[in-house]
Amino acid sequence: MDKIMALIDSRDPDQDEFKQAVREVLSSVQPVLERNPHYRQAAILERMIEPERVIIFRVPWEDDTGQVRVNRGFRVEMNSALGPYKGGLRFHPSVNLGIMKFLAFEQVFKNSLTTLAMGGGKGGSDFNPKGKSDNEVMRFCQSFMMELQRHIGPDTDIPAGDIGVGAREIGYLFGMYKRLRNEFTGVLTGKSLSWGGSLVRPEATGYGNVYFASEMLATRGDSLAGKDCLISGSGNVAQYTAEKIIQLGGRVLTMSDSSGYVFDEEGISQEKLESVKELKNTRRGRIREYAEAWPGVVYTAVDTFKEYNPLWNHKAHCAMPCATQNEINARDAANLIANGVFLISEGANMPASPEAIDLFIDNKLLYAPGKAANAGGVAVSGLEMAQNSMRLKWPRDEVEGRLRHIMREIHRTCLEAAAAYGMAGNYMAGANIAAFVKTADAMLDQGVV
Ligand code: NDP
Ligand code: 2IT
Repeated sequence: MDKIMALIDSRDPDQDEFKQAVREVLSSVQPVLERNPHYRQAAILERMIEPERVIIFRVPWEDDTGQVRVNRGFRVEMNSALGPYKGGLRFHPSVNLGIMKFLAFEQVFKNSLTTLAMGGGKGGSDFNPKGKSDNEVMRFCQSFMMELQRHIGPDTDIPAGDIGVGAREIGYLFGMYKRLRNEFTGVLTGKSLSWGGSLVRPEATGYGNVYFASEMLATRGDSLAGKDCLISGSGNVAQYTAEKIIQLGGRVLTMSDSSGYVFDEEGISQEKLESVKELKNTRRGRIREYAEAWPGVVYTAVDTFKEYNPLWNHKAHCAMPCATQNEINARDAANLIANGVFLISEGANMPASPEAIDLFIDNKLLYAPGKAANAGGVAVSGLEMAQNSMRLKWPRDEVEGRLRHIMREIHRTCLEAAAAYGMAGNYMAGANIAAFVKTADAMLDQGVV
């Protein structure tokens, strides 16, 4: 482990998030490496931490005043042992190569857990869609795709959405790909329903997250009914995490954005959630407006990078972080535990710091890492690819049934792998071990490539 971390430090010393993601996996797979020395001989770890290909490109575009602007575009094609590269695109000002590599690395393991044939990749740009007009977003997406189209394809690399990339962006990206390549294929997922999208893809990450949480509760003979839940974020993953919790009889107390959070003691009902969807997806407003619209709701402004986040300091049973990486630090984790939270299910990628995770595991919480709990999104992306290849569309029940089944399988796989290595109940270790072994064995089968 020290050797691998030193290798990364010598080559990419400033990629903190990537190092964090790698360190977490390495800490879990140590016993696997001890039992399987042939992985070392084949330099499996050294190969896993080195992307198969990294593409970095200039994205020039013109804003509404006629001013030309320049952003940086990325696609990290991390590992194709299990299938074509698959993973989302993130448009956010914080995007850099280290963030892209952490997300691509996580994606390899997550995709391996889905039971479907997908390798891992991730891409995006430091472009900030906030405050941009639809036309500016369109011109940016078209310029981005002008370059990206050379590197992707329905059997090569299939991007999708992530932070800042939703149905609108996927539409503009798909339109430009189609025009440039003169082909109508499943090169992107998260497409709209009438032109190749799958039912349940918008809901999939959030619903899957809650299915995973329900599976964890079921191991203790419990369910989400009557549980108080803290959710961060108010985007795609947060909205459908909230929706499924409400359907299952739980109570959602909080939602947030990068400016602050709302606390609704009464609980966010389906009607109120519809207003959040309208606010965030159509009007692209701020969550503060939710507190102005509904009586009895308290809004608190939050500086994300302060010492702790008050959102995680309320009495509750469950917490579902659905915003971004490292949004729960050690102090937040201690607050959660002190407030009676005993289940954490990660809708976001790597939302908890290593110290926070240690606290969850040491205190025997039901803790589901993102690569297991939020795998439902990419899993239904895989089902969208399957439907596109068949030129067929499955009904809602078919897709939702498959999603449920996949989440149950991931849960079972995590528990079995953890138990096999003497770490019963440790979902993080189980997810990392099961995903690592499957990917590593495929790499061995395919030789030194
Ligand atoms: P959205 O863009 O739809 O929503 C993101 C939400 O998180 C917004 O409320 C946003 O607030 C908030 N947020 C983003 N960055 C920050 C930040 N730096 N600090 C505080 N809040 C922030 O993205 P998604 O819902 O799609 O993604 C949320 C998380 O889920 C990400 O970690 C993503 O990688 C992960 N994920 C997404 C999947 C998907 O299918 N979409 C699948 C699996 C994981 P604001 O509006 O103010 O920016
Ligand atoms: O992090 C993720 O799994 C996603 N953003 C979804 C990726 C996908 O290809 O659907």
